[in-house]
Amino acid sequence: MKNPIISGIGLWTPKNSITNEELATAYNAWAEAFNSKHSDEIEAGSISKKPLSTAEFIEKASGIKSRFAYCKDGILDTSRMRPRLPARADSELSVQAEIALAAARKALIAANKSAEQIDVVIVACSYTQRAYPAIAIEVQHALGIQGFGFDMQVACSSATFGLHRAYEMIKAGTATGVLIINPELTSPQVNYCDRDSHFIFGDVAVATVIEDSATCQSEHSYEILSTKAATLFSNNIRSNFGYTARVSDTDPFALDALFHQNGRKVFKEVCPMATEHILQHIDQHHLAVKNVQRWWLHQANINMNHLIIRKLLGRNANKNEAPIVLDKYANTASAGSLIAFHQHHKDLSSGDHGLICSFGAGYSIGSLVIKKR
Ligand code: CO8
Repeated sequence: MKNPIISGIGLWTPKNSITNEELATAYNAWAEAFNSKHSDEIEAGSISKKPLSTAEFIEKASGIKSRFAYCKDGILDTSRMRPRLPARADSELSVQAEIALAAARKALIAANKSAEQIDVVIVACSYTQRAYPAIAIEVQHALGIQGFGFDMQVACSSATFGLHRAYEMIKAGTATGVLIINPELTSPQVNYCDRDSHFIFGDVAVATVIEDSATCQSEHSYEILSTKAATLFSNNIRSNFGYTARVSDTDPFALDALFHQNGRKVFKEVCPMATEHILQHIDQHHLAVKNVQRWWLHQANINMNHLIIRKLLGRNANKNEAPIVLDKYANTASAGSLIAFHQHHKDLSSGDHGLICSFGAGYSIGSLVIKKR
């Protein structure tokens, strides 16, 4: 019987970071210019005055202090308010393949594997920059991997759902080594002119190697005991821009074309769903909460994580039990729980249990119960 394990994880972090102060200053300058340009319409009540943002609100409401951006240029430019990513020729590596490759190479080193030992590449993230050829196939080609690759999207649960596919392939013996990559290039979809959401997201790429325990040569590896997925349709987190925009004459800058959400409802509805999901999942392994040494939770909002942990443990977690990375990385869509895993797993002892869990748009929840080898 095959025994799927996580044998390596790699993290690529952009060079550019943007603080809350920088972001709020740029947004406020843009909002004040807008208000002054439209003062007559605002006075007449035909358009609303743009409210101002504060760095203090952002940190208090979300726990986010800064975020990384593939390209800072443009985001803080009040005449642009979006990153500047020039188009590349078909002969050049795409941006998403570039950041995916950077993370993939690190994951292969961590797993002590060469590209020849991988036969499946999955690129799983919230957005891919084109429909085809798949970013995964571009990465497969760049690494010289024999086999196949495909892209998949499940918003914030793309990474965990991608890991589920890898687990199943290794378990079934249809793959020997799977590279799952999450190049979360979120900044092109952020509406930096929306006070309620301009601060939420950051760019990053994570890659993970899954293989059978029999082939594992890595120092830190984790048996995947099982995976659990759930989805429930909700309109509370949406992004409507897609390929039909060309024929529906949709404005790519319209509010509903970009990421938008009803944050309060998401908070209220997703926390109990995620808690229940996690409890059911660990119970499948007859594990009580006290038997799980680490909780690598989705990183959207620090208050959500604190609430879920209090519901699970009946108390606050210490920093080691449920690591937080969103202060520095912000919400990196599906990559968050894996960044937390990347930064906080080497200190665990053989036999320790942990849980990786994502929750977000869809709604979608994905979890893995793992055990240090
Ligand atoms: N500065 C100052 N004040 C502000 C700001 C700001 N930037 N924004 C809002 N306020 C004000 C509001 O106007 C409001 O004022 P008042 O009380 O006078 O009406 C007050 O502050 C409180 O506002 P909210 O009720 O909106 O604030 P919350 O405390 O609810 O916090 C959050 C807002 C942080 C958004 C919070 O609701 C939250 O995090 N909810 C959970 C959301 C979540 O997890 N969403 C997941 C989305 S991500 C996902 O699923 C992946 C999608 C795919 C990736 C997309 C990539 C682009």
